[in-house]
Amino acid sequence: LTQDELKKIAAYKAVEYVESGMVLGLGTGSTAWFAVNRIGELLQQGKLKNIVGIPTSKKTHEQALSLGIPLSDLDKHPVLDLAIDGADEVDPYLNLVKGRGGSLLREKMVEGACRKFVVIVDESKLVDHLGGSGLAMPVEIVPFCWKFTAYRLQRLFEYAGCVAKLRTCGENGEPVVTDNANYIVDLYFKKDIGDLKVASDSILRLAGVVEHGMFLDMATTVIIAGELGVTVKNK
Ligand code: DER
Repeated sequence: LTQDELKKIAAYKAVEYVESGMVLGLGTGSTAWFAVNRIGELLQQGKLKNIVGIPTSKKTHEQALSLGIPLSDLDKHPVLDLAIDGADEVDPYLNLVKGRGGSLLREKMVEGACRKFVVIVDESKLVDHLGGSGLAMPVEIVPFCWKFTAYRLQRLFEYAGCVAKLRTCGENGEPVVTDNANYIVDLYFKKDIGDLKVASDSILRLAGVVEHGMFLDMATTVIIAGELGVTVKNK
């Protein structure tokens, strides 16, 4: 099975948790894309009714609009029934790294407002500790003096051999600007960062940091699609 087929399997399984009348957090990324698509399909077939979607990015907003999914926002719906979204890393305690797609702030706001948060991944996302994949741990920061903030983040995790890099795009290396007009600094660790709550609190204490990509104790269910089948892990 290709990675895309695994993502689709996990996504479709998650949509089985959706009931008519629900207010849903709609995730962002290539796995969540399948879930949003499936919700649109069931609405069009009349198998789902009275759904309200709260998108976690402008990109998902556009996708949901094109599918005819009725949309709203957190101001009108401060408590949601269910969110479905992907993740970049999942540890054994269902803690996540998210945000490699750059949507971590709105994702964390929406998913933090949900009664249930179902995460959908293919098995390649499983890690034994967050930051262990050697891939980016995103942090959303204000553009003002971004070098100053990036340097402080790097120093904060010096013990874990951290390198902080501003996320850029295009050939001329322009900084990526998020839906919220901020920048993203990606942290790369050579060693285990240790206690996640301590790491999370120390990042958020830095003035200039908006939010980070560690989603601790937020997922209620993780659906993992692998070569040998689908595994559902509940908190
Ligand atoms: O950027 C994000 O937060 C995405 O949800 C990411 O965590 C998963 O993206 P993927 O499904 O494309 O791997």
